[in-house]
Amino acid sequence: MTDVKVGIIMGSQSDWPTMKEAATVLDELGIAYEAKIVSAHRTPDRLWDYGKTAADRGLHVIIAGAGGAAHLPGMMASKTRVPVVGVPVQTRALSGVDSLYSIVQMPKGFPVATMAIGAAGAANAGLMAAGILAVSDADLATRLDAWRDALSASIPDEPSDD
Ligand code: RP5
Repeated sequence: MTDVKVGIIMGSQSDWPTMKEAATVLDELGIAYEAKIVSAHRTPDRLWDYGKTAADRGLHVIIAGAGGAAHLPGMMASKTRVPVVGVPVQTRALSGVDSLYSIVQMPKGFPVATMAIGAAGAANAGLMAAGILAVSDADLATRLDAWRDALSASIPDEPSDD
């Protein structure tokens, strides 16, 4: 068992620019994570092993991003009870609607908490993971509250032309 409680997994290297948004949020909140390429189609054995060992390795949340035929989050949810937060990566052909539909329509029994398409979804996945961990980590809860307050404080009262 390690101190790493969050796993960020993605179907391809090409997903990393999007999934990095989740990593950035976790960095800002001081949450340790691992990041791995685990493809449902190209490396199914890796997916199987990751899901099989996730709970025993001490992971509390898995953030899974994929694009197109985005089966990674759902398959991971089938293989482990560790909560899976799904990120639909934006695609060139169908703008990520394909990814969203592939991730969100899970059958009863195997949920994936599905975020918005693209970078905002990935950042929110990091925040969702933080919120889950903060339930049992008072220091993290304080940091998360401060992060949220800072974001609110950065929003101007009025629009500007600049
Ligand atoms: C999916 O196929 C990946 O998650 C990625 O979003 C998409 C395209 O992968 P590459 O062809 O760029 O490796 O499995």
